[in-house]
Amino acid sequence: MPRRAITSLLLVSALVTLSALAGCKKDEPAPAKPANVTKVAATEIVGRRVDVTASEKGFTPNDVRLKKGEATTLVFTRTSDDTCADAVVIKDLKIERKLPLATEVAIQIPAGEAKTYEFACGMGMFKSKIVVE
Ligand SMILES: [Cu+2]
Repeated sequence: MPRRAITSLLLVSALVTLSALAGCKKDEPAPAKPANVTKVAATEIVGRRVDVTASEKGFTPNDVRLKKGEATTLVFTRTSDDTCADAVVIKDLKIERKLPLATEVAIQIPAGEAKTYEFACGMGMFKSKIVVE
């Protein structure tokens, strides 16, 4: 291979690496869901559906805003094995649910009164909240 061809190959791979690195720095709203997620039955979704991802970063979003009076169902999906968020606990609602990997778990949230419900993993980490306002 001529030297010039090798040089331009090196340049191209350097550019590709650089753009890949730049791509990593973008703030992504939520980690991508795995392709083969076990979906929740449509009958379990009451009112508006809000998706929450449980990953190594914790819960995304971790500040869920709901409208007072609007029935809402949170649908949790754990996307990573590398997280202790394998359960969700909403103490005020006495709800504790396991989050199997890549399996949607629906939790209906009472929206009758303006209130903040804190939720976290089974050990009380990744503190997050649902605000009905
Ligand atoms: Cu934890």
